[in-house]
Amino acid sequence: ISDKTILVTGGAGFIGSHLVEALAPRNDVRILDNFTTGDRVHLPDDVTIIEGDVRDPIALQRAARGVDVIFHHAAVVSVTQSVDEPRQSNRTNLEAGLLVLEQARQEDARVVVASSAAVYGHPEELPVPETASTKPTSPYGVQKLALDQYARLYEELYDLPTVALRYFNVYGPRQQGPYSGVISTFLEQARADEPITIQGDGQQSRDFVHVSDVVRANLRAATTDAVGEAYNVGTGERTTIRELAETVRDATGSSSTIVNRDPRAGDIRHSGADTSKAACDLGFDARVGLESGIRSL
Ligand code: UD2
Repeated sequence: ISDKTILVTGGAGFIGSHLVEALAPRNDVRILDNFTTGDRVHLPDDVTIIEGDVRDPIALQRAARGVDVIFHHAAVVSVTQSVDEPRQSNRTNLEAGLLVLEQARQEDARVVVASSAAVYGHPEELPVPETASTKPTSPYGVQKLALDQYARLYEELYDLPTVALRYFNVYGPRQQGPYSGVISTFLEQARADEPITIQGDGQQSRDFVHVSDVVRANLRAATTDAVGEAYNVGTGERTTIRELAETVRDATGSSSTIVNRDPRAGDIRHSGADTSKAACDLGFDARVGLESGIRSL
């Protein structure tokens, strides 16, 4: 994608900032971010920064004026926070998402929304295809599912080119903070030679996808003709948390022990993407394997 005017909401965040980095050299890029979790240091110099809240229609309108594409990555990413305060996360994850779609309609802009594997809840089959039943286990999952469905509906009703990307467990540089995911937690523990703490027996599994692959999926979504669709973004490989702990320990040369703690309440047992639809329609295939991804961290 080149020579476009692009808005990335949440552009200073973990996934958003990697996407901005990829887009900035060949496009006119703006970001809208309230900097609650995002950080300016990751943003290239030639990007226009609009500090504001995606829930604020005025800020959003200003940010979206004249854009060709909107990548919507602003969100409350903590599942726990959505359980504690469902209405508050709904305002950001769903209501603001709807504002983004409305704004895109005004501008006749393409929209790529960040959806989630959380839409599936406990998957009924593995690897899980996009056609599987959706039964989220958290307000976060319900909000992402509704956003994902609104994106489809906007294509159907208003002919707006939209794509929803259902991210599995994304990891990579700049993932930090209290809701940052198991890989960054294990890496921190390993680097400090502290025990690596597995919650539960460690036989639960996830599909870990590197952020650079997630960026590539976004770039494909920005130009595809196969709009009005949702796509799984994962590797198609599942890794158990026990294997992950050992991989992290080996990659860091740490002397950490690996310990088992109580399982997390409501934890999903297994999660893995069927990536055939993304491969077929977007030409997307994850390139970064887990071990090399972790080594590069
Ligand atoms: C991921 C997403 C979440 C949502 C969800 C949908 C991340 C960071 N979160 O949650 O946004 O989309 O999928 O299902 O990608 N674990 C340990 N020790 C630790 C931390 C975690 O054993 O110190 C375990 C945890 O119990 C779980 C697994 O590692 O079984 C993955 O945990 P996570 O928080 O990284 O991600 P997940 O899959 O709960």
